[in-house]
Amino acid sequence: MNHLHIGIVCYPTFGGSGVVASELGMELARGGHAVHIVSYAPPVRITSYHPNLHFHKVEVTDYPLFEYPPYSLALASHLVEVATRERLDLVHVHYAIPHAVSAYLARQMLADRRLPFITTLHGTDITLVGNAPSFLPITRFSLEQSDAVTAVSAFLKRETEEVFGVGKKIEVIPNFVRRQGYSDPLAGDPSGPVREREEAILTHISNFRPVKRVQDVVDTFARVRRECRARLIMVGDGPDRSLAERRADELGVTDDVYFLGAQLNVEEILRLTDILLLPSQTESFGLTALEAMAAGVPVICSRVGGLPEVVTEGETGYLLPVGDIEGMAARALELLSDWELMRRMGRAARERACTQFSAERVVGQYTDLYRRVLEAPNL
Ligand code: GMT
Repeated sequence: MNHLHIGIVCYPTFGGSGVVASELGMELARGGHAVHIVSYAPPVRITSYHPNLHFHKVEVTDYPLFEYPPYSLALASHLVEVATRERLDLVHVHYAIPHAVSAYLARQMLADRRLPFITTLHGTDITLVGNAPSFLPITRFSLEQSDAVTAVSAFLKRETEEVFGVGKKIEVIPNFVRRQGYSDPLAGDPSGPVREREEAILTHISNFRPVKRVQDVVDTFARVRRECRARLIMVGDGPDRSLAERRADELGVTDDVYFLGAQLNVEEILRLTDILLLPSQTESFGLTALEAMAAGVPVICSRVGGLPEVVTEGETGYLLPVGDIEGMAARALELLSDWELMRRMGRAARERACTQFSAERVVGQYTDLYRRVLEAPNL
């Protein structure tokens, strides 16, 4: 494939969509493509320098009249500028709102040349925000106008088709992990003890929004803690952090719960982790589940959304009904009392993450799509 000039639009924060967009940008740059990331700040997950990877900051002019400075318009203008200067072949936006609308505007403004855009849906842009009455019509419009639409799971594709009745074919391209990013905790002596030790470590990683049910994490941990020595590592930050802190206080487990805030080096924490807890209300994919699996960590999560497409019941973790704290604690204790089972699951988890969701495989799916979009007749 000839090397392309690709614009990537994303949120620069710790959220999964920004992480996926950044990892994709880094992979494409390593593959020889010229990648131009456009956002209001450099994405936190761009951790390695590459000469093919560029960042373009969207400046939003503030003015007392603007109670809400119009970021989507500034983004559209900036996309036109970058596309022209850098000769972009296409733009790939992550998270529909407002990125797909800005890309649509940019495409319209560049009427004398073709600038196709691809929209990747990540979840809440459809399940929570996108179907709110104020956003639904414009989200539907921007999906219809996209040259291609992808969803990170079959669940999200179904949801989108149901809620938006989008006629356009939505392709499922899952999220991915870079095997190299995660050392194999099971390497070395495969028959020897792995993390077997006095104290178990349970970890939760999220943006601490209500949808993540962080209180359930603490409740589950407290039940485990009653039966064995264990600690809980809470990675991330967000509106429900204080709820989780209070719950840990109420349950008398504060001394064993560590709130680390947002962390860049999640791999290092996962290296110490025995089990990842992800009891979300909904999750279109569950990127942290995949990252844990890549690190050889079994996942205990809710049976919702796209999680069953990532975690295989009984093989790479356990899926339980939302809010089933007793069930999650029982599964955790089962794992912690049987290190052979833990080891088997950890190995299967890593194997699944690094084959089904490998960067090579998934980035290849994106570049195939780019090629098809560029070869499609300009209607
Ligand atoms: O979780 C969010 O609030 C938004 C979004 C994000 O940017 O982190 O998360 C979604 O995209 C991730 C990456 O594709 C998925 O792994 C998450 O499951 C999805 N979150 C939800 O569906 C709640």
